[in-house]
Amino acid sequence: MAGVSEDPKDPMSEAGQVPRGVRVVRGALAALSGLIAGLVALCVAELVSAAVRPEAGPVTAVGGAVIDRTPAAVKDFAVRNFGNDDKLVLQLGILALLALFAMAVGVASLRYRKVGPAAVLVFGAIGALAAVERPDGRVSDALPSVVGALVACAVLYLLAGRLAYRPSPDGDRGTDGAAADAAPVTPPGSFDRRGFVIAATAAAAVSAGAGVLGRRLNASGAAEAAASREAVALPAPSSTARPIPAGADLGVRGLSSFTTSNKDFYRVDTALVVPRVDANSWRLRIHGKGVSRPLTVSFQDLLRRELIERDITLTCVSNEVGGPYVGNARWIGVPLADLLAEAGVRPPSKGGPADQLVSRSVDGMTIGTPVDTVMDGRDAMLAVGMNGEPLPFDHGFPVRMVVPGLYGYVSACKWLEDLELTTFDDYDAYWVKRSWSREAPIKTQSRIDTPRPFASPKAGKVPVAGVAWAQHRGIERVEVRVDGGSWNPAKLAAEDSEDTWRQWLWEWPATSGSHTLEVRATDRDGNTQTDKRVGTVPNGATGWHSVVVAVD
Ligand SMILES: Nc1nc2c(c(=O)[nH]1)N[C@H]1C(S)=C(S)[C@@H](COP(=O)(O)O)O[C@H]1N2
Ligand SMILES: [Mo]
Repeated sequence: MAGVSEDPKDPMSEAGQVPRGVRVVRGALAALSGLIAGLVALCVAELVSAAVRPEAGPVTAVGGAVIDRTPAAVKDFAVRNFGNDDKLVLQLGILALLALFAMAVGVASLRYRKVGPAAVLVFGAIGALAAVERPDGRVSDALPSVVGALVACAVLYLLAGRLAYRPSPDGDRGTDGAAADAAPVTPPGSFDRRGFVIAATAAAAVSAGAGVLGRRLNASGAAEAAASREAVALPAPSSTARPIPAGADLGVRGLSSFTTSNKDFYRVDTALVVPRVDANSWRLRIHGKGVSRPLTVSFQDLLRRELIERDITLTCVSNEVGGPYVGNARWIGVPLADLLAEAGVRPPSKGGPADQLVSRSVDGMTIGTPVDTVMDGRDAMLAVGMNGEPLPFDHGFPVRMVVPGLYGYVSACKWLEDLELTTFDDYDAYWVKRSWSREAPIKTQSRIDTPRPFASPKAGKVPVAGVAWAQHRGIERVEVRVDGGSWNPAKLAAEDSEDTWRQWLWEWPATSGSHTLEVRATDRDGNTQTDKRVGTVPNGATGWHSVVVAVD
């Protein structure tokens, strides 16, 4: 691949004369130059992103752009297979691809000294475009990629020059300017080894420095946000949550606990960099159609209002039958309906002009919720607390929405900063643009937590247990059957509220052999889960969860 050309006028075309060994070494070093240029680009971009914002870094931007363009089915595949690691996999994938391209570009620039740097600029342009095109993109977001690419371009050009072959015997039958400068130290019949080592080492060192400094600066913004979170003292709610009834947690081994801890709570979002918002400078704007008194409130304003505390189970629309994206927490927040009423909002059922409440996050997510739903008396809230502490950054600090009964993508906006009243006709939110339904109440579902698939319990009494949810309707009944036989009523745990999931237990007189367990729930509206399996797109999966076990 390295520099084989028959054109005698091409200064690089010494193929015939370049000894094979030198050619191999130059090729390897050219690939290394590409890698170094790539490193330079990313590190310089990291430094510049500290001046712009961390999300504008090229890998994050390209990753975000990939997420924005991922079809619903592929996104679901990624969430299913990589779970909460999907973003790590995506970024490692981007880095691996980038490394391969960087090496190829390095090798190409050995022969075509301008092609490599030009390719670097193309990559920079991709990063810049990706950053600007994000839903929350600004023109300044292009800077990290552009500056990173320009510097990398110069570095690659310089390194490629050091690798230019200087034929013997006349050392200055030069390749071009840069290499000619180095002529005196270039031994005949080789290339500027010393110059290359010096330039490569300097580039690697300087870029590492820039990268570390960029990281530090980016982290210091995060540190201020962390300090603002540490300083939050959640006031006592004026309306406390009902105490969890003693029998709400059946305490069966292998069964999800009634309350999901913050650290175990599922996380689903498009953010490659978790937004770190400083609560002190945070503001929420409420505006739009029919808002007669637009409001801007600070975090302290919210804390001074009457707060409610409620147990509410969140569910992701991407949760497969039997899947893990459901969790129950104790939230503290400001009743959303009161705040909207203060802003002059009337729900459409009372003649208001706006039927959609669009919540926007600092990272550009948009989520559309029916105004009638948030104002129908349910405990829709702007949550500031989760399980007794300020919201964790992962879960939306300082403020997120929580609306009992609706899937997260139509209700649970994290890192909230703007509430706009509009209509469903006028505006499609982020996921609606990507083939998910406008409205999405949570479907009645049940899950077997124990035994696990392919477990091999001993014959005899085997506890079969799990959770069932039908938020804002409540769970009426859960039934289990074995091998398609008749349905057995499970024992239901005490109900906390209709907005929370409910544990259930059935003692199975298990006989040895392979068996299939199935579960179905019935909600308080009298609807029993259908056995018809549909996928998560466009508004949530249906079907019965089943588990196959081999009883000893
Ligand atoms: N800003 C922002 N908010 C968001 C999302 C997102 O991608 N960005 N994802 C939503 C989805 S799809 C779900 S299911 C819930 C998940 O909330 P959790 O991560 O706290 O469990 O957040 C919602 N809020
Ligand atoms: Mo979701």
